[in-house]
Amino acid sequence: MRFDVFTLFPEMFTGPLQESIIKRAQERGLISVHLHNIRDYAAGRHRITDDAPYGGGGGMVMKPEPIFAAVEAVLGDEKGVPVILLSPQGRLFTHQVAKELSRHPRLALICGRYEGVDERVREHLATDEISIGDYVLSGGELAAMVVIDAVTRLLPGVLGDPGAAFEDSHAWGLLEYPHYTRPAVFRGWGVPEVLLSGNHAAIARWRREQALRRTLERRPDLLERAVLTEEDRAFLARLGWPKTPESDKPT
Ligand code: 9D3
Repeated sequence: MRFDVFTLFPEMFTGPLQESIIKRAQERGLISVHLHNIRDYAAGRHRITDDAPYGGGGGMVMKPEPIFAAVEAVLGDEKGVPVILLSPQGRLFTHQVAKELSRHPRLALICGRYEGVDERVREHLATDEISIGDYVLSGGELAAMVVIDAVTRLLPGVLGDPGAAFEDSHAWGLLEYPHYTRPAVFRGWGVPEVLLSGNHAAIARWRREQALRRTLERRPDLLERAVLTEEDRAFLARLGWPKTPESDKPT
């Protein structure tokens, strides 16, 4: 997978991409990340990349010419490359979207700054628009790094691979069960007895119930779409799920 990133702040990417899984994926030739400074494609002695909004109001808007020039110079006549604008107005980035993007051999990512980019970039250059969630970032750079990280993890060979099948059936079904490691007692806080019992069936049941309990408490929205067995449903029923309008009323 080749990522081409268009940004006014390429140096923001150097730290995060030089560690851990992303670093190793680059070293092994599984991905490459090419950073392009939009300012290098801006005209004039001052290489201006932003301007005041037509119609007035505060803030600045990224000019279209340097962004078009950068993307067109880098992509050349290669067809079918998704050109993704990172913006607060994009579709929400999820595991499903990451999987969809991971099927392409190449992605272009445009990082906005200021109040946003000229609408003609969205209309005539970008083929997709992505947001990573409902909070305000200072620009698209951190969002682009999130996309690169999540997509890279899904590529064959990156995690050493028993991942692939597991990823598909389990990712974002339920929240995870609690994990413990040595010591068995830390500051007086013990590890649940069942995990020390050696009873693998009991351990599997406990973990499943913990995952169900935790998902119900923190992310009940995930339960609606999760693949649940009859045993799961029986356990959840004891916790009062699914919630009926009737069971919501005070008694
Ligand atoms: C005042 C209205 N704001 C829109 C919600 C303006 C605004 C805020 C933040 C305009 C641009 C930005 C910069 N953010 C991004 O470029 C961005 C982003 C984000 O802020 N949240 C989640 N995902 C993303 S992807 C790009």
